[in-house]
Amino acid sequence: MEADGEAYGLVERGALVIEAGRIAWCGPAASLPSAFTDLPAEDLGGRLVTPGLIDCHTHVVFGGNRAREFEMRLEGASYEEIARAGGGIVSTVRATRAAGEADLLADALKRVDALIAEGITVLEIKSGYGLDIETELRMLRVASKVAESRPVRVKTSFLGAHAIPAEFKGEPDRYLNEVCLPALKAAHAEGLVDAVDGFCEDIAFSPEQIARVFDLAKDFGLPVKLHAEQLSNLGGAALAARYGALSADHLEYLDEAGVTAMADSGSVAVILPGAFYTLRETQLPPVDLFRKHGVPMAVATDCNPGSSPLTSLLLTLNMACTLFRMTPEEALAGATRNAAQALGLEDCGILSAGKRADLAVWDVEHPAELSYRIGFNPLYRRIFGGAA
Ligand code: DI6
Ligand code: FE
Repeated sequence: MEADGEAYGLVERGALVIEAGRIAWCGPAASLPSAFTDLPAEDLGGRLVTPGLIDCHTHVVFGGNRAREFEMRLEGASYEEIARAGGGIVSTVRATRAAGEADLLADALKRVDALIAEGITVLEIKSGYGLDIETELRMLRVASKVAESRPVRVKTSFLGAHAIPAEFKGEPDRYLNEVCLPALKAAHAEGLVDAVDGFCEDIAFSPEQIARVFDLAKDFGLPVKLHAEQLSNLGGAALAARYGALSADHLEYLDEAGVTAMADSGSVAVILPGAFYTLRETQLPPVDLFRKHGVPMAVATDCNPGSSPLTSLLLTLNMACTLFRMTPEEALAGATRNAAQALGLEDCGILSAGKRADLAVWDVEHPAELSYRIGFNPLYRRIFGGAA
């Protein structure tokens, strides 16, 4: 809970009142207003209550898997070499195009269920494995069906500028003209897009090309975010900042000028240790510079079949601490308050009156246990919109 001075904003012996799916009051039980004292109450036995966790960067909708590439990397091939040889993202594109909507949904739900079992109440889902108009739309429809199929909120991001599909190899601008921009237009017209994302990298799109996608997002009044500075520094985060981005994500190769650009635009730094770990990256994201310049940090799984086949946000918190030296308090804020900000959500991510009653109740004695354990799930109960 939010209480000044205490680490984690922790309130000992707290009470929380839920009315009509919202938090009506929360604070020390001893201060519970008399208006609430006669409501039916439940004793949670001294367990820890946090906001429901938020996974603010995922690609959980996709066809197939890339276990073979995992083997190839162990045999010495790099992620970029595999991508340039027609594997990588475009191999998942082939499998996703071949999959029907029902199969895509069924596969995505297995991953979503793993996240929900750890107390996730909101998740972001990107398109970007269709790379043709029809399949990009199908991915976004599946993403919205996830929210109809499970008690979880979904925010979608259009990621048509994720990779250049084989049929447009060497012609990124023609791909943007003929597929990506028309797909964004069609998806927006169907109400399927909450934000617009891109992959700014030598193996994907240049800052100038990303700017064309962001210009259309701006015309539609859609917020933007960007996969930036993951493998090299092309100035992607600074570009995103110029468009007032909600977030820039990955950021291992970001320099201080990029950090200050993000600070000025109020963008969240989304830290993705699963991709760092999987790709055996050694360049650390500039966590100290984010602290120095007051850039809020979120932490997310980046769940995807290639660089981060990870469906545990708790394990991700552990990785953020162990690999990047984030504190457990920063990691937890990164999967709650700052993750909400990275999605442009103001009604969740903290425990305070008026917010949605999206809660996670944990069988732990101290909040640091959420980051400290590896492969153990202490969730006792998840409450979504006030319902257990
Ligand atoms: N960066 C990533 O880490 C994922 N997408 C991106 O732009 C990887 C996607 C994949 O390899 O399938
Ligand atoms: Fe990603």
